[in-house]
Amino acid sequence: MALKAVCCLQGPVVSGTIFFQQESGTGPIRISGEVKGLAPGKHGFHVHEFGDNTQGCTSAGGHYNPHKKVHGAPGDEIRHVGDLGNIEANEQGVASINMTDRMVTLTGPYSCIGRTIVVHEGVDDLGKGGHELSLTTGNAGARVACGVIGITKC
Ligand SMILES: [Cu+2]
Ligand SMILES: [Zn+2]
Repeated sequence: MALKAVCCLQGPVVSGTIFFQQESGTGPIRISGEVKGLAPGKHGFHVHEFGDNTQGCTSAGGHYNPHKKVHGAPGDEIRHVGDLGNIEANEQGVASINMTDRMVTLTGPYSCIGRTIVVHEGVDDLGKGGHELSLTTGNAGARVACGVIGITKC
C-alpha cells in the first residue's frame, strides 16, 4: 500500500507545498511539489530532526541523522538521512521539485513523519565546500521556510 505525506512550508517570504509518496515500506520515496518566494538559484533542502516549530524553524534541530554520519549529497553512501541536497529556483523564484530518495522514509524506526523540512537561504555545498560547517550543515545558511511532515489521505 502506498504511504503518503505532505508538508506545508512557511516562512516570512518563502512558502510551498511538498508531497511524499512511497509505494511500500522499503521502496524509494518520491518527493514532489513547489516552493515560491525564493531568490533564483540553489537552496539547501533537508529533513531536520524535530517536528518542533515553537521557536520558528530553529527548533527543528539539526539534519535528521540517526546513524551519526557526516553531511553529504543525496547520492553519497555517507550522508545524513535528511540530506536531500538542493532545490533550484528559476528567475521567478519558483522551485519545482520532483526527486526520488532511497534514505528518507515514511515508515519504520527512522520514519520522517513528524519531522521538519527546512529550506535554506544559501546553497548546500553537499559536504565538499571545505567550510567548517560543510560536514554538518553544508553551510547552507539561514532557514527561510519550514514545515512539519504529516500523514495525508492515501
Ligand atoms: Cu537544513
Ligand atoms: Zn546533512
